[in-house]
Amino acid sequence: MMTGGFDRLLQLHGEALAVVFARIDEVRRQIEREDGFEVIDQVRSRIKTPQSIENKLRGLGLEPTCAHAQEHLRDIAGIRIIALYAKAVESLVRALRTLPDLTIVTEKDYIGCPKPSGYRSYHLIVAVQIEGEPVFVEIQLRTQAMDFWASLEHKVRYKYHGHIPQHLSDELAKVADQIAQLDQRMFLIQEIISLINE
Ligand code: 0O2
Repeated sequence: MMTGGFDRLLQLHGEALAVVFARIDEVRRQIEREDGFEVIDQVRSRIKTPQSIENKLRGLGLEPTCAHAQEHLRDIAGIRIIALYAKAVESLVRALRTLPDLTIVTEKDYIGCPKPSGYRSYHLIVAVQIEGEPVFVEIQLRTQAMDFWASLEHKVRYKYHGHIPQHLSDELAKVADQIAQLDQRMFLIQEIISLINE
């Protein structure tokens, strides 16, 4: 069972989410002013449930205490940015890196270097100071097409309890490559429209 101060842990992560949300909105407006077109489809957030925190800690072989959650988990608070183009993910990450009250703790570029499954997204762990202590938020950035793929792959993985049959994982990997090409072609069309507008 989670013990002592668990409510405070969730409250701190809620406050951190609000700060990061506001910064993402500032960054979005700044990029849209500069580039002249929309870059984000939607921003979603979630805070892990106590049950999910407990499961993750147990999976790591740790007692599910607040102290362990604070020390070992970096994804209690999560934000998913669904961008319109892969190029927009790059612009957003560049802009997020410049924010003074947001410290980038880790970056994983699964767009430049996709996972063997075909999974593509850009992951950041950022820290913000809330009540004098660092609170971590995971930010996942991906395009709409990458998000569509990740949701479907997640469903398939769940259905097969993590062991996807070879023919399906081959197909998912192939589709993920096609999606990356599609994203590039869609962005080219956007660039043509921008040129015409100029
Ligand atoms: P949930 O419910 O989405 O939060 P860790 O964060 O320590 O568990 P790791 O490998 O260090 O694991 O982190 P990584 O690689 O940054 O991936 C963490 C999250 O990315 C996962 O969260 C998924 O949301 C997503 N992800 C990573 N790989 C895949 C993949 O192959 N397919 C799909 N659909 N999603 C992926 P969790 O913890 O699994 O769960």
